[in-house]
Amino acid sequence: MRFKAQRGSRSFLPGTTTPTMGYNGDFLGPTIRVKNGQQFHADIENTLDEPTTVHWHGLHVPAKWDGGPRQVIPTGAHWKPEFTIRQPAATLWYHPHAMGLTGEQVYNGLAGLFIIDDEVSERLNIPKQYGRDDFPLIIQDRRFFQDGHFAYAQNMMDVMNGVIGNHLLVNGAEKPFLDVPREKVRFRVVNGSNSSIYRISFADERPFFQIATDGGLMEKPVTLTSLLLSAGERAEIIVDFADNNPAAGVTLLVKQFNGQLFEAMRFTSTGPAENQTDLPQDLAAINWLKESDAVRTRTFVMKTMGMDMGMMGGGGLTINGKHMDLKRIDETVKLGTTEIWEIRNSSDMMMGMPHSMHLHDVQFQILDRNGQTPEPREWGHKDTVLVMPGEVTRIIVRFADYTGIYMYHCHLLEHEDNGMMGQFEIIR
Ligand SMILES: [Cu+2]
Repeated sequence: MRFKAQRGSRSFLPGTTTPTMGYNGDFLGPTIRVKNGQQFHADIENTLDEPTTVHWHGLHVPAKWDGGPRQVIPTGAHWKPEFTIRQPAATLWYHPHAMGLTGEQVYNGLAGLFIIDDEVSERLNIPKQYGRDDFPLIIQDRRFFQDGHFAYAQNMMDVMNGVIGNHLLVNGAEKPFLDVPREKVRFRVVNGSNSSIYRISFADERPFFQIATDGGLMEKPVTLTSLLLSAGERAEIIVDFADNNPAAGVTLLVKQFNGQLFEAMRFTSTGPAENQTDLPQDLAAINWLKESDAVRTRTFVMKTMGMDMGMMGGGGLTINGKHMDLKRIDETVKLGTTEIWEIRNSSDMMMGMPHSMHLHDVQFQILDRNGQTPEPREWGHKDTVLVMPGEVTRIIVRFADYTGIYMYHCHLLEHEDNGMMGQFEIIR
């Protein structure tokens, strides 16, 4: 596939034009779809006037093709990653990850979906006709200046709190509507926002089923009435529209952590009634990692220090007291081993900031939060996990197949860009 990271423009607000960035277009990028075991090639050209990278979020790939801050694509250059897909069916995504530029470039529109299929996802009797009963919902909030330009990070408060928007976009549009068949429909929900954490639900409080976490299908569907996703997290859900009222439709609600509620989009069903099928009760097998398999535990303390912020310019965002340094390897991990990573959010209650920890290359499993088993909605493969103020979240992870240097970081992009990131190296 050929990709071009390019500048463009789009009209989001009536009467204004917003300068944007996109892959092969003005905003967002094409959906990549591959099958497990397949070889993937891309040719990515950077036509921006600044460096960029393309990170495959959630993909298990050789370090040199990870697309993190170590794989810079200078202006005018091409980058040609090639790797084999070695993981189960999942909804993943891709976005830039250049040092200090991630937040701005994602905000401008650089992001796209990366879908993996496998025998299990193809065999299961679940909605899978993309664009008919299987849709992506890339949820992103934005702020605008009056002239229509994006109002990206303006001050230290924006860095500390993350840039939180007062407009809500789904797949790049504000309050879109979608006509869905009168049956079960699958949504691949991506929180593609820079720093917002969302609770997602339907205005009529209808229950729905979660079938996949970040890294793929769950063992069994989980019934929910709302879905919590921090920045970078994904979930696949099945919603039954058999009873959808053609005139009124169903409204998707998205609530930010600060309480702001958006009527994000509306689903109408103007077509005829469809045959109803039952959702399978068994989805995919998961190879659960056992605590007893872990060779060690590492601790990661994520800290937001309000006092330092104004004086040092982002100086207060650290993991284990350190700011990101490309020249420093923070953790060295042995290939083929399993470890427990204990992630502590020690931001004080005054400045109580949630963080969203993301590891490159691997899919992990959540062992517990403050000693408690996570809720069923998190029983599955994860690459990003929300850690609330004061919380201790333990994850278990196996480092397999590839050696090299990868990133771990807060996926609140303003935190990441301002130092809340580290590097782990997998060695033989
Ligand atoms: Cu953070």
